[in-house]
Amino acid sequence: MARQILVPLATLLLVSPTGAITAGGTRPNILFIMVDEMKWNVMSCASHPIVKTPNLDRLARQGTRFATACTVAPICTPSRYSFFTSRYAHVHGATDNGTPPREPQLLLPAILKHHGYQTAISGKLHFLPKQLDYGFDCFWSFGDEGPHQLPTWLEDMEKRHGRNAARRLETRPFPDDPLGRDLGKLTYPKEDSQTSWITDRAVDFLRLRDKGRPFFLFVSYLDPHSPSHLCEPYWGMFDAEKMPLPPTFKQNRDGPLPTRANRPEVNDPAIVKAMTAAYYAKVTMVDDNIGRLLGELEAAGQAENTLIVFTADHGNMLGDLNRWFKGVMYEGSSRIPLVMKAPQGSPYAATFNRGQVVNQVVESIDVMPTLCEMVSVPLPTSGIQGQSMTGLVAGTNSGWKNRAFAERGSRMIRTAQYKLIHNEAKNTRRGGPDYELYDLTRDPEEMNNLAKAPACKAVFQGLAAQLEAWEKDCPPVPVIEGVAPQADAVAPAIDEKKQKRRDPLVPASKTDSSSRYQRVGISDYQVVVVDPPPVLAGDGS
Ligand SMILES: [Ca+2]
Repeated sequence: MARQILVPLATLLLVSPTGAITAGGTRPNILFIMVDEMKWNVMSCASHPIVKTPNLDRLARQGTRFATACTVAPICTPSRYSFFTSRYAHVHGATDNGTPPREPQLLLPAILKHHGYQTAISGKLHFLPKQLDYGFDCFWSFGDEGPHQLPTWLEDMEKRHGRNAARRLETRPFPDDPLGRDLGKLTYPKEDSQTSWITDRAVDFLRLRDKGRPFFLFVSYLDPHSPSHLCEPYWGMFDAEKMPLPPTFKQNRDGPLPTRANRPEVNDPAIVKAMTAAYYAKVTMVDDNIGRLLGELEAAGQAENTLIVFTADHGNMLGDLNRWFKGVMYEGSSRIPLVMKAPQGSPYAATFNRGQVVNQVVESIDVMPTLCEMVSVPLPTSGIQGQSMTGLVAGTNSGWKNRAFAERGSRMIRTAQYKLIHNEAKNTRRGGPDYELYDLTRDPEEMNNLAKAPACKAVFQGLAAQLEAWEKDCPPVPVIEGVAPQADAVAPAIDEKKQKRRDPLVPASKTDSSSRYQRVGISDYQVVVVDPPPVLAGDGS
């Protein structure tokens, strides 16, 4: 299969930074890898019994793995804004998919760009409105995000395989089931998959970037997110029959069968097993691609000078408590994988790069202050709600907060031992409890609600008070001289029903009048077809 390589285009790849280059010239690079909807423990370094993730394992051995990391918002858009603002969702205001922040936010890529970084994204961002660059010099979208200056995966697919090829399936075992219809075998080779494409564009960037500046490369895979569409050899890689069901999954669960309206609920063991097998294969595919990416980083001579982050925006329940997907406060949804590796030559290498597992509770909003401290990019003291984890990793921060908050309608506080969930009204109207309290040391499966247990009254009251104080704390957007939030970053709220109906893989009209950017035609790019393809270090194919 021929591989396409973009020849550098000075006008796109060598965009002048808005800030001082001199200050950033000696800073290390940052490779931030995000996956979507990956449960915290579906990797062999977290002792998963089935899935093998040799590349993530190696990264964890070379860096630090945070074993109890929580997203502050277990749903795409809110979580991603929180990662890039270090602020909780009710503070930045993007509280659900389809809801933009209530005012423009200072975002990590814009801050790094101000400090001299060349910034690039390959993959998914999920900010609103979609057409802004959000501080990225180079924006490779698989669908319809960003300023549309570079070709997308969908366009590449159309050129190679014809219209609507991206989701064309040759096998679809459960076409009529609300969950199982997501499952199927794709008709094209893995080299053309969206995940491979995202890796390929990141590799392009590593090869073609401005070598005079440090880079911030955000590689953001949609996988292992649904739909569970797989290419060979991932299709059939795991035997569905052999997939274990979660201990909290009840086949004869009381209540109505899953419907389209409550699709996250599952009770068919055959479908849960088949979906689990596909999910594990997707994680394997992501790990293969991360291996290829890290191999390329090494081949580029930048492995030693790059800070690496691996994480997910949220998890997936994978059948726990008869649920699939995310959006809830339970562990499968709100707990995330998190691995960080310091640049080898930096002062942080001695503490970060020793294969340590940190068990204290950390939050997704802690990543940004940690990362900025490690590359000497100053952040304001007000408005940033996360905390740098460098002292925690070094063992010098005995007063670590060791707790996480999260929200998506319902809200939670999680400590090392307990989790208190305050359910939103629509949940309690369906007969659910106002509050759920779990002792995670005795009940890690979250089966025994202690909210009304007399013995837990003091614990309940203490956590409820912390939750209430947290909800009220709403600091203003931080100010950094010389960095302005993108002025158009607030859009009218999108009709959520309309948003949900729209297929995220079908690009919006290219003549979309809401775009303030003039789209550059694909013919404006020099695309060179290299045959045979270059051999990449770490490419297992
Ligand atoms: Ca997501």
